[in-house]
Amino acid sequence: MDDISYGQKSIDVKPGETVRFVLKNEGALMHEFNVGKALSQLEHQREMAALFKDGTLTPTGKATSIVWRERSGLGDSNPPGIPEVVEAIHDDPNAILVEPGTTKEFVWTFHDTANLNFACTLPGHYQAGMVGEFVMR
Ligand SMILES: [Cu+2]
Repeated sequence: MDDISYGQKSIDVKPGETVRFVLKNEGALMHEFNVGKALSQLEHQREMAALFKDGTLTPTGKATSIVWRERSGLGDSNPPGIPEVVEAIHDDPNAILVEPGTTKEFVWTFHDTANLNFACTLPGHYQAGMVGEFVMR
């Protein structure tokens, strides 16, 4: 992955094959590897746009926020708790987000590759050509 493309436009897979993808993001922006049909990826683009709008995701990663964890067993404590940095949650079984400069693994079993794509649904990335196809061989 780079800004804004995948290293491959097409990936050959065999029926029933389970593939372990090693996704290396060499860009400065966050990217996604989303396995799905074109229609569901278009829907996912809308969800992604909403997550960017509400600040859950940023162009370079997941937003973090600080929550105050209550201290247990200490009764009325002062200060009231322990600060903890919490990462925004964005989980989909068919997709993985890869932050800039990181490498992540993603495992998928191919039962049906008809019209199956891999795509990045971050705002503008799909439109910039960050999409490829799986070809059954
Ligand atoms: Cu992308």
